[in-house]
Amino acid sequence: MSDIPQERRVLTAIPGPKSVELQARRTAAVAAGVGSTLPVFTARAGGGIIEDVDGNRLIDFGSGIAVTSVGASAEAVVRRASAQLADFTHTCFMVTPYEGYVEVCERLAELTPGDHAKKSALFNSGAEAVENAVKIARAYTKRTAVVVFDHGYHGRTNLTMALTAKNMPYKQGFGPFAPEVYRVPVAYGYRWPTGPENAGAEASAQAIDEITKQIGAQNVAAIIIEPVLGEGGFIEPAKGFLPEIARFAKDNGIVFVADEIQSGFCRTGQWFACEDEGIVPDLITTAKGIAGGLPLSAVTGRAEIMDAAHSGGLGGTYGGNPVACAGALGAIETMIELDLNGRARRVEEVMKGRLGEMRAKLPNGGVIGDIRGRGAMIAIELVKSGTKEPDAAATAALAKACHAEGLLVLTCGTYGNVLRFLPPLVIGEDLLNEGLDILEQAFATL
Ligand code: PLZ
Repeated sequence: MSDIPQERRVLTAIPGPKSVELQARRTAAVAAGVGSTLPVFTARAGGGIIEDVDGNRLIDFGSGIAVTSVGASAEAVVRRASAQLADFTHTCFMVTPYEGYVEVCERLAELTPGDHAKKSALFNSGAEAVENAVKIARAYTKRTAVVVFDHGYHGRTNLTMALTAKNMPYKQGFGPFAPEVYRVPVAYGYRWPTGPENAGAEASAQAIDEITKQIGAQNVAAIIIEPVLGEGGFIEPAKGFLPEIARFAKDNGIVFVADEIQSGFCRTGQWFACEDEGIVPDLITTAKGIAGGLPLSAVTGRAEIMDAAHSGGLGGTYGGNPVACAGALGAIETMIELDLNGRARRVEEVMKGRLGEMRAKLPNGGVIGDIRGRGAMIAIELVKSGTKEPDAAATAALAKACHAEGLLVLTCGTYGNVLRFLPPLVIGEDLLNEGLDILEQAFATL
C-alpha cells in the first residue's frame, strides 16, 4: 500500500479550491453524460483513504463502487502489475497468448462455487462479461430469451441496458433496446406486500409463473440475477428465492447466471455471495474487485457450456490484458493472505451494530426503514418517518452532509433512497468507526 496516513483530514471546503478549478476544466472538456458522485479530484489513494489535490483525506466508504476491496494501491497489485508493465503491456491474447491470463482462469476455476470442470473467458468491463454470458448461454442452449429481475442492474451497453431495470439515468433516451429480454419479480423482502417472511416463496412462484406462461421455459437461454442486487438497492433476495429459481433453471435446461460483479470476491464475506444459500451457478460473471482497480472481467462456468461458443466467437482486443491479469493475481493473493472474507464479516458486525444503535435512537426508527446487506456491502433504506414511502431527499442530504465532513458515501436504489457502504476490506477499524460517527452526526442535520 502507498504510505498515505490512514487518518481523515479536512483542510478546506470539500471540494477544495484545486478541485473546483479542475472541475471547471472537466466541465469544459468532459461530456456531461459522465457524472461524478463527489467532484473531489484524487491525488492518491490506499487503505481506507482517498487523498485529494487539496490535501484533504477522505474516509472511503465507496471503493470506487466495490472495486478496490484490497485498497487502491495494494502492495501485491502494484508489485505484480508494475513488473508486468515492464515486461510487456499487450500482445492480444488472441494473437499470442501469455501465462497470466491462463493463471487467472485457473484461479477462477478454484475459487468459484462447485467442483465440476470449469473454464473462463476474460474481458474488460462488467457489462462486457454479462453480454458474453448471454452469448455463451444462447450458443449452448440454442434458445434466445433472457430472463432478468425487477431492480436488476447489469450495465450500460445496449444489451445490458435492456437487462437493467431502472430507466433514469441508465436507459432514458438511449433505446431501442435489445429484444428477447424479459423481466420478472424478485423477492424484495422489505417491500413485499405480504411481508418478508412470504417474499421468497411468493416471488419465486410469481417469477416462475411468468416465465412458463408468458415466455415458455423452453425458449429461455439464461436467467441472470445478482445474488445481492447492487445498484437496485442492496436487495438480498428473501431466503428461498434464489434456490427455487436455480432449481427451476436446472429442471428446464436454462443456464443460471449469477452476476457477482458487485457482490463477488470477498465483498459479502465469502468468495461469492451465492454461496450463502449453497447455489452453484452454471455461469458466474465477475469484475470490479477481481483486479484491485485494473479493468478486468470474466465469465466462468461449466466447461461444456463455456465451450459451446465456436473458436473465434468470443474475445476482444484487450480482454484479459496482461497488466490487468497481473493485478488480479495480486488482488487474489492479498485476499487470501489478509483473510479479507473475515475482514468483510467483521465490517458487517461493526456496521450493523452501529447502524442498529442509530436506528434505535430515532423515534420509530425515524428515516431508517431498513438495514441490510452482508459483509462490507451494507445499506440503509431511508423512508419518511413512520411510513415506507421512499425518502430520496433525506438520502441525498445525508450523503451531502457526510461528504462535507470527509466521508465518501454512495447512494443507490430504484427509488434513490438507499445509502450504501462499500469500504475497502482493508480499512482500519478506527476509520470505519470514525466514518460511522460522521454518519450518526449527519442524521442530526436532517
Ligand atoms: N453487473 C451487478 O454492479 C456495475 C455501475 C455504476 P461495468 N455497477 C456499477 C454506473 O453507474 O455505471 C455492474 C454491476 C453488476 C454489471 C455491472 C457493470 O459493470 O464494469 O460498469 O460495465
